[in-house]
Amino acid sequence: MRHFTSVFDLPNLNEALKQAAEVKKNPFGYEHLGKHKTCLLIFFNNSLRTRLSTQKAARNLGMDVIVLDVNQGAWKLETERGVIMDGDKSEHLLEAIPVMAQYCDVLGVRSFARFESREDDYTEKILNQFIKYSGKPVFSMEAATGHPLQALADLITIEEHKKVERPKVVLTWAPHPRALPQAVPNSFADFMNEANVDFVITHPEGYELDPKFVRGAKVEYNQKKAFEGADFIYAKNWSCPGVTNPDKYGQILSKDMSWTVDTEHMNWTNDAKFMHCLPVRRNMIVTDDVIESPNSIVIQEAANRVVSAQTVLKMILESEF
Ligand code: AN0
Ligand code: CP
Repeated sequence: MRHFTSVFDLPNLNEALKQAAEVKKNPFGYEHLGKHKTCLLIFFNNSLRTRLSTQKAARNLGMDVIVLDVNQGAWKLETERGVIMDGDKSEHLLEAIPVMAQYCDVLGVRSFARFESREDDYTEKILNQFIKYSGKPVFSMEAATGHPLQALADLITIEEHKKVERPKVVLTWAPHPRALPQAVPNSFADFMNEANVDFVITHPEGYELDPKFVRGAKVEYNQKKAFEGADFIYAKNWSCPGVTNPDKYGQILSKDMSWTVDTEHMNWTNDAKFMHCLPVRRNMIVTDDVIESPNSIVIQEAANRVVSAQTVLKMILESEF
């Protein structure tokens, strides 16, 4: 595997899950792989988990790590070609990418959806420029339309906590005060569709995710019906994906607090585990009671971000060097 931007980059999902279990059991067993290799992590957006867990993962593999917050200390970057650069942006991405690539062997990139153009976001314009102009293996640390390291960690967590062979997993929209990307639900759907789970997506009308990610998944607009018999509840807010309503792309269509996951919601389920990628807004997405309950596995889920990043980096190192 050279690049990692979606579930389809993994040669085999079951094999990746086996390797993840192996990495978790023996985190320092592959230290030789990263010797004298540098991993550069580039952040265009904030991060707590991705920033820390990916550094930890790379170090476990013996790599050196450099972290760059583009918006804190680097030159402001222009990303559009053809622009007369007479404004506040001092450097162009088309130089910055190949320059950054000189200083590393593997590149991680976080660049969220900008909501300026649905097409630019859904063609992954920024991430694909890193792939094209760096000449190095690139992995996504959440790009415009996907967060595959999160979704792999989510699947590892579901595998660890499931009580039946094929659990019912429900992805539910929940309210949030700010417009958030669709990257997390997109990748979660991508992975669940490839996993051995009964997958249901529930959200208010207008929030339909892109068919490229939904594929054959069941969409149930009635949240209560969706929750019935669920073994895992995966909550997440996302803004309008603009599938049925392209003019509303990136907008907030609803702040309906009846979608907030509270104890009553969890009582509709089959004693489900509660999951969220974090950061989470309490009492918007989920109540204090639910996130603090024994059924909440959000911390175990965050812990598995090291495992998912290490599995992906190990696969890149093994196939590229
Ligand atoms: C981001 C999002 O929803 O994509 C990152 C989640 C991992 N969340 C926020 O910006 C709050
Ligand atoms: N879940 C996740 O990616 O968290 P951060 O945005 O803090 O990295």
